[in-house]
Amino acid sequence: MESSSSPRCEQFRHGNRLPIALENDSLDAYIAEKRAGRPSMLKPTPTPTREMVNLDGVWRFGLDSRLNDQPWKARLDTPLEAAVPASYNDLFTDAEIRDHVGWVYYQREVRVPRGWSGERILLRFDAATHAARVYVDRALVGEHVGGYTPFDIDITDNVAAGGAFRLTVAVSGDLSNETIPPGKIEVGLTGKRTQVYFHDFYNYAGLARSVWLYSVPETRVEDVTVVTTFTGATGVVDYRVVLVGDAEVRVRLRDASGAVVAEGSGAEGSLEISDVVLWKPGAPYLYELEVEALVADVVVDSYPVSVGVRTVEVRGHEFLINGEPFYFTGYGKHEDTAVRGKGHDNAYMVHDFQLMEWSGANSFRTSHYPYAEDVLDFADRHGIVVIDETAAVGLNMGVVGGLSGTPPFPTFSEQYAGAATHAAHAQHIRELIGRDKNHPSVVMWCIANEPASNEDGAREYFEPLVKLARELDPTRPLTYSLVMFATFQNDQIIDLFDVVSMNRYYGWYINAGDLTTAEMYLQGDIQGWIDRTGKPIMMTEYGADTMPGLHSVWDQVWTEEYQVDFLEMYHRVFDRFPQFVGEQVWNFSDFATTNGLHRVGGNKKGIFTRDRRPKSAAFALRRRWRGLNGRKPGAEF
Ligand code: ADA
Repeated sequence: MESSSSPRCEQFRHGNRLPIALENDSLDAYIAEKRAGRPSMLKPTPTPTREMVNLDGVWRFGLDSRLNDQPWKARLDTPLEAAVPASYNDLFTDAEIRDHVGWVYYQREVRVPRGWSGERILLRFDAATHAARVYVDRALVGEHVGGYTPFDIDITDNVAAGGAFRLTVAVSGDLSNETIPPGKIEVGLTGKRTQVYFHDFYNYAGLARSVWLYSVPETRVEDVTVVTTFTGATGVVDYRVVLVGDAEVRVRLRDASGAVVAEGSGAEGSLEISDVVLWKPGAPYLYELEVEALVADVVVDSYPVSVGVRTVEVRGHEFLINGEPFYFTGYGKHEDTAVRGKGHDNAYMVHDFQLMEWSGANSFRTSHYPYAEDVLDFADRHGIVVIDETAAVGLNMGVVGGLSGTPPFPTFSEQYAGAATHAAHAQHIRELIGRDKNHPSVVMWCIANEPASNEDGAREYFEPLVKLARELDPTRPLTYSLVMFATFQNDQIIDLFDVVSMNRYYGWYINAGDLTTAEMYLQGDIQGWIDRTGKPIMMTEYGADTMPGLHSVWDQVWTEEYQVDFLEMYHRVFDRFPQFVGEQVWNFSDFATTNGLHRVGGNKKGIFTRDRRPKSAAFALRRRWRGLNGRKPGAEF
């Protein structure tokens, strides 16, 4: 039971305001009695023993400030309806909704299938950004904090098979210095509360991914972890199964044709595959591990796990996939589209992957938060490599100090990124790795974007997080993206990580329009990191804001020609260094930000516009990247 001083309890005191005036209960009792939403590691999937009902659609919707107290206790008294999945911010014309600070309420009726009697009945939220409280009829049944990872809540005791119930979900987009990403809420002269944050993309909130009602047997498969290796033509799949209840475990590994190629029993073991077909970037191959729980030789539960046999390793200055040097080409992306905000959209997902393939990209980073599971499943099936990032962006008061990078106060302090932030960050790492550990496309964890790694306190903050990540997954390399004022002279944590991932904007934020000087700075910077670390070096961000249709015969910033020249200069420098292992342009497409004098309708560093139209640079990248197939540009083929 959490004490009222625990970070999560405290978190509900600050930032995330409680949705209710507690009647005759203390805050501590309220928080302590909640059944927390359990991070959900196994994505619900229909099997002979499991069924699902999708709850996406149009739900009733209202703001806490416009609803009566304890609004979940009845049908929401609101004329509004919101789409699920979608962020709510851009759905309505009312600015008060768009930039609401506090809780919003979603509500709909749900009917439980008659055949689910005797089963456990759960709700599963693929994400609720950034915090959620879930009510079945009048009862609070659970909550979750963290806007980009799934959670489920067992509601078996609250509902009946064949019966209906009212589902109300309170969602808060609030950020405080005890959330990841961090932020703060300012109260203006008029008393208006405004959300302030230190990252450069709009703080979309709501039910941006799907909601499910699903059934599982009392005795069941609860989690599965697979680790793959190979020697010569023999693949090895090490597996570990966690059960709820007492049962035997049987596993069968099937190839893409459905033929059983290996089988075993026991909660953990090792399966060998002769003539293994490896999962490779650009050449994916997936097996399926069928995990069954048996009681008295009767299958009481089964769950399939997709398995790609591949290895990932950092050796010296090389990044190896299946023992072969791999060169990343691709993008930093966002989950961002018009109207839907961060709402998952399969049409954009399919088209984005098409455009990545068209441009010769073999990878992307999930900047700056975990993306929808469907995106990683798609990357597995299509052989695209993923750098999987937490939502830890903005851990840097230096950015408040402008280009000088001088923080007004220390980033790593109780004033900003303190113990509660650290606890939230650790939980984000647990849930990210717990959710994505079995994806062959995920080759590296990025545990923060542009933290103040140059500041005192950075090492004390990150050392325990690196230790946690390595305990949770010893198989994948770790990185973080380096902000431009974290240099090879002042960075304090790079030795804890495996790959140097640089975010650099020479020729944009500094030396704007002067690519000659910018080239000199870039060259010296990369050389410095090579001399200091001997590790693989890659660029996880480099780019220039560009207005499509703006042209010039001179090096004019914001023109399409400048974006092309900017990228070509960076590529010229990258190709001089054998230790350079990848280039991910910022950004794949234009995206929404907060209002800013340096933002013209959002961030325009996209290679594609927000509606995915190519700028000139898209064709330049295609000329450079197509046909590389993971090899370094200019390498001897
Ligand atoms: C930073 C940040 C990106 C984006 C970029 C920019 O590198 O990591 O999210 O804001 O700057 O476009 O300025």
